Amino acid sequence: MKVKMILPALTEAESPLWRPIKYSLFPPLGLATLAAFLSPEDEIDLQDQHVEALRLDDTPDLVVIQVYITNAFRAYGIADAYRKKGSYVILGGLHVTSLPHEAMAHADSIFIGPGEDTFPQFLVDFKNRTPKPVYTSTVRTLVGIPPIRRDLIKRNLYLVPNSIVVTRGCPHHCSFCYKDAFFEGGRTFYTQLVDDALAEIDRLPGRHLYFLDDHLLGNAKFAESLFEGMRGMNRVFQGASTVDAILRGNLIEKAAEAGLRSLFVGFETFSPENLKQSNKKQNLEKDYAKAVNRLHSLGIMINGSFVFGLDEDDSDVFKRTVDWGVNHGITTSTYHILTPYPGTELYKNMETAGRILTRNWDRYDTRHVVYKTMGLSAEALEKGYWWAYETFYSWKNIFKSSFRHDSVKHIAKHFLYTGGWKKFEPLWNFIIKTEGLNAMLPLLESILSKVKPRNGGERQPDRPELIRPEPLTLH
Ligand code: B12
Ligand code: SF4
Repeated sequence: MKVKMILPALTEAESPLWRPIKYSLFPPLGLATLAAFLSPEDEIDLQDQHVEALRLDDTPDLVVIQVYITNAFRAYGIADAYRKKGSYVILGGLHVTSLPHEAMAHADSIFIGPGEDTFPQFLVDFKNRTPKPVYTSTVRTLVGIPPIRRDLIKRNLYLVPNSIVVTRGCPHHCSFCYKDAFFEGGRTFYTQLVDDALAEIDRLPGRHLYFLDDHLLGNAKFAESLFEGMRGMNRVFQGASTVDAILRGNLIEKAAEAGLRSLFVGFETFSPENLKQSNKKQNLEKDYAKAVNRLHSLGIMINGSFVFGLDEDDSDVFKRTVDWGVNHGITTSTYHILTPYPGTELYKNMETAGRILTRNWDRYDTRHVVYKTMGLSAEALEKGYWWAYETFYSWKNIFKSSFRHDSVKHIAKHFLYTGGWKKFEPLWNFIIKTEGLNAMLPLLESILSKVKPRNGGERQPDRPELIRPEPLTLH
């Protein structure tokens, strides 16, 4: 059977918001995971519109499309075109799960939730010519799933071909997060067997890994065994965690010993009231600065995530947030405008209150205001968002923030990582055009090499914090 698998681009290449390097980071792991359930005889063509022009002139037997909120309209267009030609089209992913009725109009079958249980069921039905219109995931396990079809990934087109997910979901329940809606009807947090995760790591060439798990430290027992198993594997890796997990026990030290060199952390709001409204209980009363210092003392760089537009935010929130990041030596910052994704608690609350302003999903990219704001006008919110990016990534602040570290190596790493990510766009574009992105991996690996901090720790911020910030994670 001929199978076409497509990840439509999250942003159009013509859009001014298109940044080739951002969209050339990770391969389509979800589709490669599903491909593993197909038979070795199937002819599979896996295409990722982020890194290649889609070829749509074929007529495969089966078309599998992954739908996120901001690629939904593109996904529907592609689906409609293939259905017209007679291919059987199936749609799944986060947005289909949030809005099945919308997706149904563009598919022969749709999939609700993760696909590891439903996709193999569908394949049997499809073979027997009895496919159902809707498949809903109920069995949540990663035990016994076949190895991801990484052979289908065009490694040279990505900066981080070794992305990996060893868990699904997260133990927390933040009201703005996709997680509870996506995993409804079954377990919302589960892990691979440690041995399977280690075997998957072993199959990956090179040294660098990027764990895309929502919360790599979410199951302490699993994470501890994973890090134990990874010691001596000579890997460097990046991942994501919440502040409370960084502060608890000594898991973070174990992660550092196993090769953790940079961590995505949600520091998203400084307001306890915002945290409570977002059901981010796990991070209330936690000391951000302490978490930052702990990571820095282990030589771990930080990608801080911050949300603007929560109901308690005022016009000072942008400056406060940027200053805090710079003064605490945060390596990179990701700012988001609060976005109520359909299916989330936040969306339901806003819809009930009549606060949803548009259902143009293209605008649900965390860069546009799509709801009626409270403390700030929509204009001030968008303006402040862009100001924050510009200011945090000014050369002046990159220097200032880099020099927050004691060790010369950490200063250099911080400077190169931040500058490289935000200041060399034309160079990245050139490298991408010449398909040399994968050749940059050794450079990334060396930037992520181990730091031995002098004086056993990091410099504290010069001035005490006026407000102790609390995290709110959109990762
Ligand atoms: C990698 C990633 C990206 C990549 C996307 C490209 C890529 N190669 O995947 C990049 C870096 C480009 C990206 C960008 C953004 N991202 Co992102 N990203 C992720 C991340 C970390 C991992 C995705 C992944 O690989 N998951 C692992 C695989 C195994 O799961 P999966 O892809 O969901 O696939 C499974 C199922 O969905 C299902 N499935 C999927 N498709 C189909 C199809 C069929 C037919 C079937 C049967 C099943 C099926 O089966 C798979 C196996 O179970 C997720 C977080 C997460 N843990 O998922 C966030 C996430 C998807 N991103 C998110 C966001 C918010 C963004 C941004 C908007 C943020 C920003 N402002 O920068 C931007 C998009 C910008 C834009 N203009 O839209 C949100 C999405 C929220 C939502 N409701 O849509 C997530 C969930 C993070 C979060 N917790 O909030 N992202
Ligand atoms: S925002 Fe982060 S911590 Fe909260 S539920 Fe989602 S993944 Fe978990």
